[in-house]
Amino acid sequence: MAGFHRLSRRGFLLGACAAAVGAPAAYGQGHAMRRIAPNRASDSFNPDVELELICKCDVKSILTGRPTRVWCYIGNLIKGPQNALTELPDTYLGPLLRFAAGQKVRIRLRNELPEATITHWHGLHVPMLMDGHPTTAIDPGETYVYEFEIRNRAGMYFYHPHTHEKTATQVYRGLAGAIIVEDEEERALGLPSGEFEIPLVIQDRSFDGDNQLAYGGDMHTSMFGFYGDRVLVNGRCNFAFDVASRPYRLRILNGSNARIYKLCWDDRTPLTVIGVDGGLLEQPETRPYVMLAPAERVDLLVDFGGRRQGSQMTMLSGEFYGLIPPMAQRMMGGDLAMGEEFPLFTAKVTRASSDTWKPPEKLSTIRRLRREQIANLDDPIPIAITMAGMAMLLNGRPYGHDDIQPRERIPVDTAQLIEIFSARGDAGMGHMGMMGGRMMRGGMGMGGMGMGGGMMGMMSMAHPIHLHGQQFEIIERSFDGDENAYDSIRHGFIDSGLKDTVLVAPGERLRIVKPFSDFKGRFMYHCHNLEHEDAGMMREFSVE
Ligand SMILES: [Cu+2]
Repeated sequence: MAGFHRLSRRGFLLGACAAAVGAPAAYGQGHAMRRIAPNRASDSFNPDVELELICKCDVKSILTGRPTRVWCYIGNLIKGPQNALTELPDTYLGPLLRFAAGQKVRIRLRNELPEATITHWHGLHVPMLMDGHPTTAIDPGETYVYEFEIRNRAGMYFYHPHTHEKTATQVYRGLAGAIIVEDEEERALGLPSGEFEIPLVIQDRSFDGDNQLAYGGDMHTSMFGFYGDRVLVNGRCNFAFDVASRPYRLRILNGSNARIYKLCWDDRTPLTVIGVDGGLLEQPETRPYVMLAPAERVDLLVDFGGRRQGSQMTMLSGEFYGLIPPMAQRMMGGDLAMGEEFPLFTAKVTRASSDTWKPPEKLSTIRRLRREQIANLDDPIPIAITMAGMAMLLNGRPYGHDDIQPRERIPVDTAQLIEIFSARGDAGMGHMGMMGGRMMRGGMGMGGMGMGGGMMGMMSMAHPIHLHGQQFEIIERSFDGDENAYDSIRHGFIDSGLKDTVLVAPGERLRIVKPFSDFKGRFMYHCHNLEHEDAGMMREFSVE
């Protein structure tokens, strides 16, 4: 593995560009994968916004002392409004991109890394060749030109690499950024904006004694995902910001590889949720806490009005159980075990404000699909999640390009009912790989791995499942498992909005309805625990 140094205890040390010089890892080395030539700019496409994103090696000051070698997106605005591209201060994160619904956007992605890469615009509804499909990865020195129209509702989206088997390490090294889409419906609400709208990207990282990124590239990392021992928000440790005593909009993205957060205020002030992955909810919802799995977003209104100057509120990740095997929970993340309480960021009230804006009772209208619009009401498409040791499978199969199964072929411009369910501790054997048949009911097979129920229960963990393309509705969530553990997370799922990523806890069974409109081609669906994704917990739909 070019660019990785084996460390004695910590696993791999990351970020060294120089170490990789001389032997850039050719894309798809050892994997027969078709490559699609880099897309070029089209003369007939007249962009409203044009920008350049360069993926390159850099150094950033993250901890005191030595700067950290990172990989990052450097942005340049070529055409369009100034707010289309905003650099966040002092961070390795890519610039905040701000688009408006209906805009035509051209992005020139240049690869100056020592290995192949490609960028995915997580949550945006774009054609396959604009989606960062792994077959479109570009080699060092190449440029890929994206051209697409913003068809999404207002919301917060996420750009990051989607390189075959290298998504986890490329994101970990720093390649990630947030996208905000605006539209007229949202603008009319007069939500807090400008300095009162704060994007917050939460990630976890580990550092070695030399302040360099450390990555546990061992078997446990592949199995459970990477868990760092420090929380970074917008690329910074101990993140804090000053606020006035008035309402704010906090737009939070979990940009971590694997870590799941349980957002709650330290003084137990309830959270006011106004939006999720695919934009605004219809009405604000009040929750004691919100679960946020990798790639999920949540849009919060926080009213600091009435709080005295000098006071502060800290967002925590609260205590929870049942989303990762207890054995792994103790083993991963060092002092920051997943499910234990730790701080994420702090808002400090430093000045008074008389602004007493209140959110409207109705935020938006979500156009929901009617039953008669669903093509397969009696025969949902299964997404069965199996994790058996190193085998990360969906519907009993690892990722394979050109391995489209009958149930993965979807007619364009249809809406499909999809059932997602995780491995069950008391599962029977067999039934896996029966993609062509009916729904796999009554528990999960183990893909012939021959592990007993006890072992399997120990191995159960939650998986954030992401489907590319349009957002979906969650229409049903049922649970059969450890109720006590489930009680520590169940009030934190916001299922009323449109989603592109959904956390599936062990023992849960979800039904979602997803449209497959406008674009034919291959669209990925996968676990957004990035180590799981890279280990093969990914498949694709062929929209035909
Ligand atoms: Cu997973």
